[in-house]
Amino acid sequence: MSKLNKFKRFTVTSALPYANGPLHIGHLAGAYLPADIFVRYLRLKKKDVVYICGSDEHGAAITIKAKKENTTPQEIIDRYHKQIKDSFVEFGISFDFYHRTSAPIHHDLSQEFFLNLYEKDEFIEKFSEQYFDEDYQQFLADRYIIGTCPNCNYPNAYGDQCENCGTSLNPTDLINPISTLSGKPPVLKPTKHWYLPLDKYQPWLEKWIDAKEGEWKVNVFGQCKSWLKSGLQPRSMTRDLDWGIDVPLEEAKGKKLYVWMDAPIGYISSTKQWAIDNGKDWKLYWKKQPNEADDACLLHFIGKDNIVFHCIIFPAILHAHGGYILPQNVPANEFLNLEGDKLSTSRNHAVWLHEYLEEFPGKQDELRYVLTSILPETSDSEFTWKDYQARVNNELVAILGNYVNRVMILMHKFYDGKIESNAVKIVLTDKHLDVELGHFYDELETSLETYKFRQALQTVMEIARLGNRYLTENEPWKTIKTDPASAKTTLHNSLILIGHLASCLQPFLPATVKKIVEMLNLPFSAIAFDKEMAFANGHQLNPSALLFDKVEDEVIDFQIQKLSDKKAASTPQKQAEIVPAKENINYESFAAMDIRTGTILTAEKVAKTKKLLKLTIDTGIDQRTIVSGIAEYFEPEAIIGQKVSVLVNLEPREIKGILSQGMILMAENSDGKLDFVSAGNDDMHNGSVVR
Ligand code: B3M
Ligand code: ZN
Repeated sequence: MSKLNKFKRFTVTSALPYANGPLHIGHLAGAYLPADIFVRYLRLKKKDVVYICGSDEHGAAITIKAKKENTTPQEIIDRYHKQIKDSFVEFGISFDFYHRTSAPIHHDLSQEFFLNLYEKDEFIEKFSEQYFDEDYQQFLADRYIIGTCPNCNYPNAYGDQCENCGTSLNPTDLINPISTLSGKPPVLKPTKHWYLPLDKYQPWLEKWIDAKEGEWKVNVFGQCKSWLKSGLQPRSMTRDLDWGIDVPLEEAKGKKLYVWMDAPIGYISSTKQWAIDNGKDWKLYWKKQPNEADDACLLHFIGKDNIVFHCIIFPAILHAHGGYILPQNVPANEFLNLEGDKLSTSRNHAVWLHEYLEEFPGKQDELRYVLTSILPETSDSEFTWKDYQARVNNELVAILGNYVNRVMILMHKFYDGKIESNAVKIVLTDKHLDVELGHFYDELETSLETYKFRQALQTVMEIARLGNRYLTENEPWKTIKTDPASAKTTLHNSLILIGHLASCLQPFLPATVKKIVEMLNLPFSAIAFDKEMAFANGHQLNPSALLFDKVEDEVIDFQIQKLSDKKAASTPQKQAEIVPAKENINYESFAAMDIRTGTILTAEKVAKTKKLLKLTIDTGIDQRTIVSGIAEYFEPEAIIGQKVSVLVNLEPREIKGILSQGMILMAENSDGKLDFVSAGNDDMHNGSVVR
């Protein structure tokens, strides 16, 4: 192991998901799958590691959802905490502990942190003008207020952060703020809050972050540097909210801790609970040790919108409190998009984890494989169902599954699955394979230890490609007749290679590894990632089974259709552009217009035009020709008999050589298409005056 080798212990965290909705593939690709791969690798290297997470159950995200569903925040967090926790377990994210920030142990620890800083006079206490919603009689913080981001002009920036450019904000920074409760512009009212003096900590933060250059990912280091460059401002750590952790001060009744003060402390409280339940000492994983060399290595896996909280604010709080280790690295991922659009909970544009688990039972590893192959490690990336199908069919089935299946089938066909030789132990005898494997192990460790999981997985797939080439070059199905000894050697070497494949797949595809180990009839200890792999003479393999099934077109078509149906259902009808009213006219001007009900008798396209139809209208007064620009919206034959409203005393004019005598009244519908202005009901006779 590289720089990580110096650490005896690792504390790994993934961002605490808000308990206000289900998980989707973007969450997995951002903060959970990378961390799980990394932790599984550390465990393979026999490291002392604790992998911590939990539900983030405070903040406006929860109460806004409760208001929307006319229920209580407690019901919301109970529902989604359970759904999220169950989904993680079923998908195979191997937390050592998954807790929740509504737990008393977390409230106590967060209040201890606040009081520690308060008693050291770290906070700036000040009254400030805060936005207040007069209809709801509530101060507006964080997601209760939206407005235009002063940094990137994104129109729906939150009061504490712009999700578009990541900038951390105060509500008063927003341009044209609107309350998300009443939808109205808020007023300013004085209120007292306690501010973390980030400006005072800037020199220390600059020194600490500068030392991370070259070690932290470029996207993470770059964001931190840009915040430091713009100059850190004091940031309120308390809110006027009715949901969250009470500010532990008599004078602060009714005020709560800012969710981004308490949530990261949730990593520590979750570790404390884990330690209590498992007889461990949590301080070994969070506190500075007497000998710095014994400090744990703290790693936060997050999405890019959480960088400022994990690289600036939480380290500042830990530093101000004192006695705690600081993050060694924060390998944040960028965003995953879906079928050419941003993943969006509000627009229901997502592949929900719980739905995937229901609709693709036992296919966790297929999704793990595809998501790992497209992780947004350095830039945003894209999930498409076609790509999912291609990777499962062309890589998992055709390369990995096919290789294992070929060897197992031949072993059972030629030797009834028994590994027999005159050696006591069967080891790898092919020098080329041995050298290549050595390279792959080295490349794999380097990629994993530098958080390049996409590259690491491709390295593992190279082992399967190597195995397929070796099998094809040595053709045991032929040499079994001409040179049986060589056929046996080829197949024994191939089995050893499958063992190494299983060993290297363990961080990525745990369920598949289980199937391979079962087929090889080996204990897990035999594939220990220590480059040793052997079979005892006489070892009996279990029956072979296919590792993966092909994904059929109809399965993918259904998923793509489902996405577009959900998007259509949840996309609010496009608000047509309402053009401003024209100047007032007097009654006489209106009375001068003569509008009648009529019926379309004939309709035909006007040659060499895209937009025009030539109509014959029965106006009740007469039958006349009118040219109308509706050819893009209606087929001529579809509007014969259509009731219409007609302006009959419009000066006739020639259009494309046709004398048009009047106008059909049309208006734009919610799809932005022209449609007939209702001419009343069917029994209204032609020529009736519209008034
Ligand atoms: N609950 C997740 C988010 O911002 C947030 C992470 C907290 S980690 C301490 O999407
Ligand atoms: Zn912005």
